Amino acid sequence: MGLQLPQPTAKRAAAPMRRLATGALIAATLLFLSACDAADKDQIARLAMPIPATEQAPHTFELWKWSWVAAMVTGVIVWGLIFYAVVKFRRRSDDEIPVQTRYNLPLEIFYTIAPIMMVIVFFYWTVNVQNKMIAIDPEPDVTIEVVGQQWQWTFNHGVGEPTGPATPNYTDNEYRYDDYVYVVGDGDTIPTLWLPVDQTIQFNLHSPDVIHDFGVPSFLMKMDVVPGRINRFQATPTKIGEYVGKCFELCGVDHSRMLFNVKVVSQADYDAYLADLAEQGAESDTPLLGGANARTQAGLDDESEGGQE
Ligand SMILES: [Cu+2]
Repeated sequence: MGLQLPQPTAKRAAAPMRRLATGALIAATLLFLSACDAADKDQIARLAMPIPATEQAPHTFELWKWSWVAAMVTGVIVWGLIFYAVVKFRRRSDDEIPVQTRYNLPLEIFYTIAPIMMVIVFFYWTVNVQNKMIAIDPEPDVTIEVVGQQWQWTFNHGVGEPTGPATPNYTDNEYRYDDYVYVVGDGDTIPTLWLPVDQTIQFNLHSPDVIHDFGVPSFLMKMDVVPGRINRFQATPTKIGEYVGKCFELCGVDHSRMLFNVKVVSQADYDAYLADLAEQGAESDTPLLGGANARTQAGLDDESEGGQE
């Protein structure tokens, strides 16, 4: 070609720049790694997932892990092809343009089929894990009526022997227990959801207002709380300890206050907690399902109270 580029000079200038950039990258990586403590490194090993704390949670964890493996394998192949093309077909001194290929049918079929196959495999495993996560044992050990209301949670624990179906009939006022104790969070207080360890707990989810989403990261599970229907899922906590939960659906101006604590305790401690709630008078024949009796505006500023009643 006619244009003469002053190449040698450009090359000489680029080399120190490249060395500088490489040095900076290595320094930044070392700094990042040295700032990580053991807990961080542990979390990196789990690819940022919390430690699974229920019998069901490992299913989600495995899906997460293998999705990463599949993504990495795909990434390595794609990066490999990119670098291969960059090096093999780099500009040479003779300025020769490599052979131009188009309408290569086998190649086009391949890059149409391959992504479709990948989507099918991801879809299959996602549905598979989803079915395991929402599987329902008809006779759970404990049922808890969870209410997500603007903007906090109410947890109703059944007391005594069950007398009805595990999933209550909302419209017919048919509940599983004759006696409930409850804890209600408000704008000032974050409630604690107590759960007995190694028991299968069914969460029946109710909303009197808008769609919320009930979830505990350590359970690797969450589910929408939809007005007018009762969504449900079961979890069997396997580790005594304290966890956090929250609303995962942007549900209004004070969505960020919809936090709660979770305490997984022994059966004896759980029974003592229920007795304690009853003693405090937080007891009812039917669960508190929100609406008029779930105004959780206490502790909020006046201007954020609009919208309800
Ligand atoms: Cu919410």
